[in-house]
Amino acid sequence: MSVTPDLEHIIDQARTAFASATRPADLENEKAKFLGKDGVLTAELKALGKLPIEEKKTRGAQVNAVRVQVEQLLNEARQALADAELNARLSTEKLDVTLPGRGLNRGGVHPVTRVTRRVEAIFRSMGFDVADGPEIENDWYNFTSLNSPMNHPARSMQDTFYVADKDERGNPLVLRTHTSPMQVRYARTQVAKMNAGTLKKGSPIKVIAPGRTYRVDSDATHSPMFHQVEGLWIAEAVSFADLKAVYTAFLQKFFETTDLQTRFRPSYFPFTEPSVEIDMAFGSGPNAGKWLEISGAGQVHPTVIRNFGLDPEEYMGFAFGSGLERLAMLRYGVNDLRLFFENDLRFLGQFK
Ligand code: 2NM
Repeated sequence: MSVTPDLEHIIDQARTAFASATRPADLENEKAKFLGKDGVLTAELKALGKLPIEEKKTRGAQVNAVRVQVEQLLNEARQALADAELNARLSTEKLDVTLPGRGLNRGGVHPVTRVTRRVEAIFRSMGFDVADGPEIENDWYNFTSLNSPMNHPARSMQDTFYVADKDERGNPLVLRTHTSPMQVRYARTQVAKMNAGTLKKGSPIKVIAPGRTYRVDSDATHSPMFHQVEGLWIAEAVSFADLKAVYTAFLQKFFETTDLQTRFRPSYFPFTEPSVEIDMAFGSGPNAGKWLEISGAGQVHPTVIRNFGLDPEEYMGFAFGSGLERLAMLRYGVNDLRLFFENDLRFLGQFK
């Protein structure tokens, strides 16, 4: 449609204005001057109202045609700016499609977890249940029930992490210093079942409790958090000979050799009497002939049996406590305990 020179002039102005805009924001500002509320084309449309009816028709059609053209110029200018921006990015950002991908690294199970699973499988095969429980304990389960007297050094702030809160009954709370409190919980639960008639009276209590434990201690062979597995077998006649047989069989399965010896050295724990340290020696390999401390153990003290809710005249048995990091160090030949907690992938990657 041919339009009058004044309208043609608006198109020329718009073309120049849009072409001079170098950024999208500038372009939108220029757009407002033509198509906005106070823009020239809006003014032209408003002015139509004052014209006689015939003139209004022809002028109206022309103004409208100009509006369509200006909008088209605007869209072309928008596209040109977008193209220019993309070209600028393409020329500065380099993308090397021949680079190898980053890949996905396969994760692995932590060596302490692997060893824990191994220990669990071995004891399950010998008829032991596996129990897990709270890491924040009250001092009755952690100390008192296990025959640790009020003045025992293990109860001091130097050796034990105390929690600021107390339990519902006002008892002090600690980060458990061993997993034995879980043995007490498990034994009492079994005894409650026997008393309620849901478990046969006289059933053996046979359980291991692996898990995290906490002590105020830190050097090459001690970490403030470490893992223990404690075992417990209580019945009418479980003797020290059973402890020797079970623990030796465990070591043979764990280290996959019968070429090893065990030694039970007198020791002391408040919760066992008599108490021993268990040493082991391999018949061959890098440690051959060297006695290695591997566990503490003993016949469970009558006071502890009573705290299970059982009569020590009727029930007896053994318990032991072994460090899982210690077992992992011997199995994998690791010489510094701290490696297990540093999360260095060069170390952890060797156990996949
Ligand atoms: C050890 C050494 C000796 C032990 C005792 C008990 C319980 F609950 F029966 F009293 N659980 N674990 C025990 C005995 C732990 O750790 C070095």
